[in-house]
Formats: sequence, structure tokens, C-alpha cells
Amino acid sequence: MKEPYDPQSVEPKWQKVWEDQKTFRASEGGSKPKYYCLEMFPYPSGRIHMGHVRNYSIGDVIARYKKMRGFNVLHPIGWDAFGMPAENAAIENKTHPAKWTDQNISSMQVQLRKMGFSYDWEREIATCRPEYYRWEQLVFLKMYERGLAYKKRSFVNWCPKCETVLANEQVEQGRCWRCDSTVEQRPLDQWFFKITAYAQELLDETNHLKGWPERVLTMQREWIGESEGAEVDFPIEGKKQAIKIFTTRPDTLYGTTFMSLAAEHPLALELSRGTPQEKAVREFAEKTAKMDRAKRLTDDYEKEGVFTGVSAMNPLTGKKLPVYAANFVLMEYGTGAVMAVPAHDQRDFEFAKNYGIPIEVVIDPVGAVHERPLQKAFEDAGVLVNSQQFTGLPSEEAKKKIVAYIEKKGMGRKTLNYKLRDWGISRQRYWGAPIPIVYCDACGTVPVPEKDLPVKLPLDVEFTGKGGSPLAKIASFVNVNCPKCAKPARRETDTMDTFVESSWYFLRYGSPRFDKAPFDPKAVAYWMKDGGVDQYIGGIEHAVLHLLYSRFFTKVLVDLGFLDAGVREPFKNLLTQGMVIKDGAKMSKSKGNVVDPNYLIERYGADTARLFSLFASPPEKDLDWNDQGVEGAYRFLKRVWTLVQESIDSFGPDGEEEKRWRNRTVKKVTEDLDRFQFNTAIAALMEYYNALHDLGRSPSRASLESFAQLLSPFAPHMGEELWRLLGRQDLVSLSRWPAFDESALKVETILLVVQVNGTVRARLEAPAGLGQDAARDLALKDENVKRFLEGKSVAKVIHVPNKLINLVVS
Ligand code: ANZ
Ligand code: ZN
Repeated sequence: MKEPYDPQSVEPKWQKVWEDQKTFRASEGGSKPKYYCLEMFPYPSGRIHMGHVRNYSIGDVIARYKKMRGFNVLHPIGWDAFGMPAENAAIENKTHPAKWTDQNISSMQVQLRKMGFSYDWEREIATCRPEYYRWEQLVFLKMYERGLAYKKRSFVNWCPKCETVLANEQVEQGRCWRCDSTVEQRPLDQWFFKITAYAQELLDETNHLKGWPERVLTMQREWIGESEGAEVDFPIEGKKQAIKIFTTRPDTLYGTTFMSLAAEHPLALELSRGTPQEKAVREFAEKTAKMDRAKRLTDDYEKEGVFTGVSAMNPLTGKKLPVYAANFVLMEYGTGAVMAVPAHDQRDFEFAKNYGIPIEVVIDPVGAVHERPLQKAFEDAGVLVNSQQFTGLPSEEAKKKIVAYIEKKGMGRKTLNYKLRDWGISRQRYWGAPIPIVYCDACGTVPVPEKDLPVKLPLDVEFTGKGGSPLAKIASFVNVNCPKCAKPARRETDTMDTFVESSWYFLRYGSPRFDKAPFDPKAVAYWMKDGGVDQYIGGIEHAVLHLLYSRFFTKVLVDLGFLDAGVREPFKNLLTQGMVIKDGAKMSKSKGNVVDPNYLIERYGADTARLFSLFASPPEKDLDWNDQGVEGAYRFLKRVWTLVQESIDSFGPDGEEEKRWRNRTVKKVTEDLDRFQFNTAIAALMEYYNALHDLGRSPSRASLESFAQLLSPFAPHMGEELWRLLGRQDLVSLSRWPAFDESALKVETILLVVQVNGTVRARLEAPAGLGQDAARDLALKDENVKRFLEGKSVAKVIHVPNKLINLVVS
């Protein structure tokens, strides 16, 4: 009785069995080694897309494989549930963000279950629930206590359409990453996390993350952006103060011809006060504040500035240097002040040209001199000239000597600087975790007492899409009594950046229902031991922010005492999967080239969708969508199905060749899975199928059982069904991964046909891979061959390896 392959009946059946038997429930402890397999959790947009299918299929193969290899696997899922789309939907469709999010979660749960992913659903979390964010609020309070969370006025990227502050990373070429509006600059009081306090550790640790792609580590290092240099104090003429500058080129110190301050630098206004320049400096500061920050980071704009009315002095020569406020100096970097060396810095060069400031060469190329006047700045290292006792030294040596000299004279010091800025976490949005702070006229900034947590998001809210934070308009939320003096006070109405939730969700999974702390330190220590999450899988778009913030947060949680000190890095191994591409472009709604996974599941089944997305390319590479590939995956599964159906009434004997194929395939698939080479593992299964099919008889039960096991991480429903068809009553998902016999591989034999002068004289069983001489020696030992060679000598040998040897005699 043959059943046709019908994924629509097979798949739900096994999903229910897994669910009922709690096959993938994880618990701490036991003798098996733990394995924490994690995919980046989804934003509940309402539907899964092919990117999810791919990401989660990769993770699921790893989780299932490790389980069969005898690991105690944790494979959780949850929802990154705060964020702007819910609020935007609320504005557009008048649904409450909470309701919209819950509905989306429900429908995506159904979709993920239909994919047959081996999640421990009992650990599911959603970051928008107070049971989750209350702990984030607690961590915030602890960070505030330690000065790791603080408030400061700063210029922020403001998107006029989204009416929110954007992180620098959310600004792409001066535009909002979500809605593409031009981003403006606004001064605003903002909450920050002091990630810069961890800059050095975050940087150093990149050298120890051996399981991360080099590309991601490089991006993180560049983002942190360490530069080695010096701070030097330049005395101001007629004052006691000095201007503190940061330079990476102390070797050019003798070429300084002016000074530049950031327009916002407090000294700019202070120095000009009372001089005729005061008004100009103030106006310049206002104008610069409006300038596009992204643009300021490029070099592609006119270098402008104003004279402040005062001069400083080169601390080594006493030479007088006019002080300017300039638009290319950033307040947030270094000290916000620069010693300007126009001969060797292009920005200074352009500025000097604009304002008629002298340009003095102090670095010549090795073995040459510059043509004068310089056409542009010479920024390379070289040999010092016009630099007093340092003249003649190469740049690198001069840097060290000049810094040492300055240190000795007490004029400055060696320093490190980072491009990394503190993490601005304030969002003027409703759908986020409220920041647990109260403002009181008498007491100032007052943290909400721990016992009053969570500060819950009020649900009675109106969305107009206009005029800033909806929270600020809810009187019942805003008006509270001061926790200290009990007088009327106001709540903070900013919510936290949603990157905060995703910076620690992987820890919450360790004890998702724990209600005494963010997580149970024992449970989390168990899952995180030996380097953290064993395998993390997600998109390269998170290479910098999410991964850097998670690393930072993990360190903070250790330092605050929430997390076992054995863990300072969250992710031991990282796999960044490529994008899903169709018709040459990233599959995305905006490109209109989306293939809906639902369609695949309904038409071909989840196993086909999984198999295709794993077979089409290696995980790190982009996956080029093609319909034939899907058809091919489907056909393969159907053939396997038929082969097993046809074999179950009359298994064949377990022949030598069959054993060899089995061992070879188990070895290949095992090794490929260990290296996450899913596509070649599947190709090996396809070859194996062909070999079994071409036997000309039914394969043995052992071969088909191995097949079901090897296939099951990729196509788990099919794996279970075949396993049951083959008579097994347990679950293939819980079976022990097949072992291979290395020796069975080595003694592989072939049939060697021996001819004498083109006529077959013997058929010999011979080890595979014999060379010509060895094959000839073997042939010469055969009695029949010997007879035909008697009295003659071999003039020529024709050898077709593993097939035939022809001895030509005269
Ligand atoms: C003098 C000098 C001479 C410089 C020279 C460069 C070349 P990185 O490598 O990115 O760290 N600088 C310092 N603070 C600045 C600020 N707040 N805004 C804009 N520019 C600033 O760059 C360090 C160099 O950028 C510093 O070294 C300083 O200019 C400038 F031939 O000092 B340099
Ligand atoms: Zn008060």
C-alpha cells in the first residue's frame, strides 16, 4: 500500500507530536554538555518572510543536529516587540500598539510552528510585557546609581516625520533610515548609557572572539575607532587658561600656524566675550548647530570659521597662533579643539587658504623635498624639518620623542581616543519601555524606587502622529507624587531605545519566568558557561549595533552583579547569514519581489521550504531565489518518500557497497554539519539517494534508517515519518546521530578487470585507488593471467584506475 507524499498531512501531525511530548523542552543540568543555539529574535511585523525562513532554518538544523549528537540543547524564540511600526500602525489604522503587536505575535507563532522549528516554546518571551521590561527598568536604575546612565543636553538627530530622535546609525546619508526624511539637528535633554567606559574592553575582546567572522570584528573595531595620540595644552595669550587639543600627529607640532575650536566649544564664546568678534562667534555657533551632522563627518563642504579675537601660543616655541572657531571641528571628539597644521592636514590646508593663514612645512617625504608652494596638504609620515632638536627624525620616532618631551615639561600627555560615543537611549515614543525617573521641582531627578517597578505603559492613549511623545499627553501617567518628598512631580516620558531590550533577551531565555531578578543567576550561568551562547545566527546588518550593545550590556550586567563573572562576552560563535535575493535585488516589500513563505508551506510543505533555503547556497552567502530550486527540493523529497515506501515490505540485504555508501555519507554529512556546510551535506544526501536507488533492489533497513536520521535536521517532518514507516516507535529527533566507521571507508574495494592484449582474462576484487604499478603487480599474481603471459614479456600497460588494466605483450 503506497501513500503519496502529502506534506499537508504529515507536517501538522509531527508538529503536534513534538508539542504534546515536549520534545524540545530544555532544562538545566544533567550529564550532557549544554549547547545554546540562538537566532536573532524577530520583530513581530505580522508575517514571517524568507529572511526569517532562512535564518531560522539554519539555526534549527544546528539545534537539531546538536541534540542528536548528545547535547543538552537550548533553542528559544521570542519577540522583539517594542518599536515604531506598532505605533505607526496605531496612527494609520487606529489599532492599539499592544493589540496590533499581540495579533502579530499570534499569527507569526502559527507560521513558525508550521515551519517545524524545534523551539522550546515554554521559554517564549515578548519584550513589550511588563514582566520583561520591569527588569530592564531595574537595570537602568542600577546603571543610574553608578553613573552608567546619565542625562545630558545634546544635539540629536531629529526626524520630523517620525517625530523622534534617531541614533547616528539610523541616519543614512542625512536621511531617516525608516522614512527617508531629511534629518534635522535639535538640542534636547537625553538619556545616555556610558558605553564609552567600556570602549577599551570592547575593543580588546575583539581579539579573543575566535568564533566570529573577521569581517564583523573589523566593523566593530572601526566603529569603536581607537586612535593613539596626545593631548597638548596651548597657553592662551594674556590668560591663565590653556586650550587643550587632541592630536594624532604630535610630529607636526612645529608646523602649527593656528588653532581651531568647535563652534560649540564653551571657550569660543568665552574668549571672544568683550572683543569685537563676540557677535560673529555667537552667530557662527548658531549657524553651525543647524548644519547636517552626517555632512560634517564627510570632508565635502566648505571649511569655514570665525576668528575669536584672541591668540594662543605654541608651547614649544612660544609662537603666536590665532584661535578660530571652525565648522569642521566636532565638539564630541577628542577635546573639541585642534592644533591646526595646514601643511599636513587637508582640512586645515583648505581653511588656511580661505583665511590667508601661513602654511609651514615640517614634514618632508623621505629622501625628497616638497615643491613650494604646496598644492595640497602632505598627510603622510616622513622626515621632520624646521622642528628644532627633532629635525631629521622620522615621523614615528619623532611622535614618541615629542610626546615624551611634552610630558616631561608638563605640557601634555599621551592619550587614547575613541570614535565611539555614548549610547543615546531616549526615544520620544510611546511603544517602548518607560524610563523609571521622576522630576520634582524640589528634589530634582529622582529614580523610581525599586518597589514601584514596573513603571507600566498606560494603555489609554491616543495617537495623532503629531507633536512628540504621546506619553507626555497622558496626565494620569505624567503626574505623580515625588517618591522623595511626596509633592506633585512629573514622570519622565521618554522610552528606551528598543536596542536595549535586544541587548539582554538572550539572558532572559535562561529563566524566562523568573520573578526575582532579570534572570536566575544559576540557570543563566549554566546556559552561558564556556563562552556564552554557543552559536548565534543572524543578519550582517546587526554586525555593529546590536552585537556591540549586547556585548556592552553583558559586561554591565556582570559589573552590576546580576550575572556570573565567568561570562563577559555573550556570544561565543557567530554566523552571519547572507541576504535573500530575487531578480538581483534584496527580497523586500519596498522592492516588490517578496515570496511569501506561506505560499511555499501550503504548496510544497515546510520541509521543502527549509531544504531549499539550506541547499541553494552556503549560509554566509546571499541566497538567490529561484523557483526551479524549490521544485527540485520538492522532487527530491518525493523520491525519497517513494523509495522508502517501496522498500518497507522487502528490505534488501546490507551489502558491502551499500555499507560503504552509508559510511561515506554519514561521514560527509557529519563533517559538513560541523562546518555548517548545509548545501554540500544535502548534496551528499542526494548522491546517497541515487546510490540506493541504483542498487537495483530495495536498500537495507539500516541504510534507510540512516537516511531518515541524516535528513531529519533539514526536513524534520519527513524524517519522523520515514522513521515511523521503517518501524521505529521512538522519535528520530531524539535518536542518536549515526556514527560512521572510518575503517569501512578505507578498505573500499573495486572490481578490476584484467585484460591481456585486449581480452578479459580475470576479474579481481582490488582496493580502490591503486596506482598503475600496484594494479599490475596484483594482475600478475592471478593464475589465469599468468598462463597467458607465460614466456612473453609485457611491452605496455594501459591502466584505467579503479576499472581496468590491459597488459599488452609481444
Ligand atoms: C594636528 C594634526 C596635524 C592632525 C596633521 C592631523 C594631521 P583621528 O585619526 O580621526 O583620531 N582632530 C582632533 N580632534 C578633532 C575634532 N574634535 N574634530 C575634528 N578634528 C579633530 O583624527 C585625529 C586628528 O583629527 C587630530 O590630529 C586632529 O588633527 C584632528 F598633520 O592634530 B591632528
Ligand atoms: Zn521631590
